[in-house]
Amino acid sequence: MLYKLIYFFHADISLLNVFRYITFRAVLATITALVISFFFGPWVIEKLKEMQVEQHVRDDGPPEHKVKEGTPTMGGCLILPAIMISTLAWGDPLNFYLWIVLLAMTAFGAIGFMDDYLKIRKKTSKGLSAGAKFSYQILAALAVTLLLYWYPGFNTELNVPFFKAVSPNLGWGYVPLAVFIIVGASNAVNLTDGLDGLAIGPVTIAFATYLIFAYLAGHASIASYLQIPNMPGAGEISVICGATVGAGLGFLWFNAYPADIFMGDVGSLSLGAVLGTVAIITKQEVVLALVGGLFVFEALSVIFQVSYFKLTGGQRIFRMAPIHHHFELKGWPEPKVIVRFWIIAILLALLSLGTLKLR
Ligand code: 57M
Repeated sequence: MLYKLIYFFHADISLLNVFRYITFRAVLATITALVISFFFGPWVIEKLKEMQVEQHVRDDGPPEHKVKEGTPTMGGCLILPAIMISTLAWGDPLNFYLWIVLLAMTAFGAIGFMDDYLKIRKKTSKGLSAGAKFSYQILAALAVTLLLYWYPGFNTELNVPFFKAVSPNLGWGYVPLAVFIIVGASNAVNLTDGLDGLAIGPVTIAFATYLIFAYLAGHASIASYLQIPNMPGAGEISVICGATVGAGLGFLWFNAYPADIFMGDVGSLSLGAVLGTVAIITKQEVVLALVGGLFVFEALSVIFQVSYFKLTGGQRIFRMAPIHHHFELKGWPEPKVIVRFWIIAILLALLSLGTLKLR
């Protein structure tokens, strides 16, 4: 909104023309979200403590985690408003994709909020039942996907990296795939959020990568040169990606080891769903498996562990899943696990940007 108001006067003050540029507004959104999360962080932490919105740590986890009992959680209540305010301030309010991403963030944020609230109220690590949580996620992802499917400017082609000639049009088949991407990304980030800064670091890296993808997809001539799908209007998604990077960095200031606050499901489920939605809009769906490779790896470690555990009547592949707990139980100090996973996330992001040229 602010952007439209300021730009209204650009005829009189030519300097305001700069607000026309998506890159400039993406940087403004990043700074605004960073300032909001950084300065409101201490107040939110104090409020959560006052309301006793505190983490109940499971007994069967790594023993070092028991010291985290009582850490304020639901820090997503700081992250999501920072993203929302910055996006509404610097984004184009007439952009359909922006509202779709905000819808995904709000819907999955509400599911996570319900889950966190039930855990806090029951003082357990069990919130919504797995079935209820999954059903709500499917419904929310279906709503987002159908709105995109019915939007005239959206196409159902699947962009396959490295093979420029391969972009099959899935038609209706795109709907279940998109639902899988959104729900899968949401739960993968949720599972990853098990060490201080372990989720928010790679999430911030992923959104910085998709900020670039969104800008390129929305730029007709660059998209043509790079032979990636051109999505008119998708460039505006750079603004919300910037806002997420800023909010993520601001939150990381407090979530860094030893954490003063956890993001809660309200943060992890929504950030994962936003990442999946952004990947779909920018037609970089398949490459999400690379950008978000760390989240995929964490989720697969759980799938393999639980399947093997059930198949063998109690044997394990890893010392504990998700995989970050395996390294903790191997004796790696928590900060070492976190920073090494961040390094992997950065390498995967750089590799995914490489797919733009390797076609
Ligand atoms: C999401 N939540 C953390 C915090 C955060 C099927 C099974 C793999 C499910 C999985 C599970 O319950 N996942 C839920 C992970 C929890 O973090 C809270 O949850 C929010 C994210 N959703 O924001 O509010 C704990 O993680 C730690 N934490 C930090 N720093 C952070 O910044 O230290 C979180 C954020 C917090 C805190 O200790 O309490 C979680 O781990 O529950 N279950 C597991 O991950 C459990 N694994 C397991 O059961 N493995 C078995 C199965 C697969 C057969 C096995 O391998 O044998 C582990 N998690 C815990 N205890 N806490 C082990 C048991």
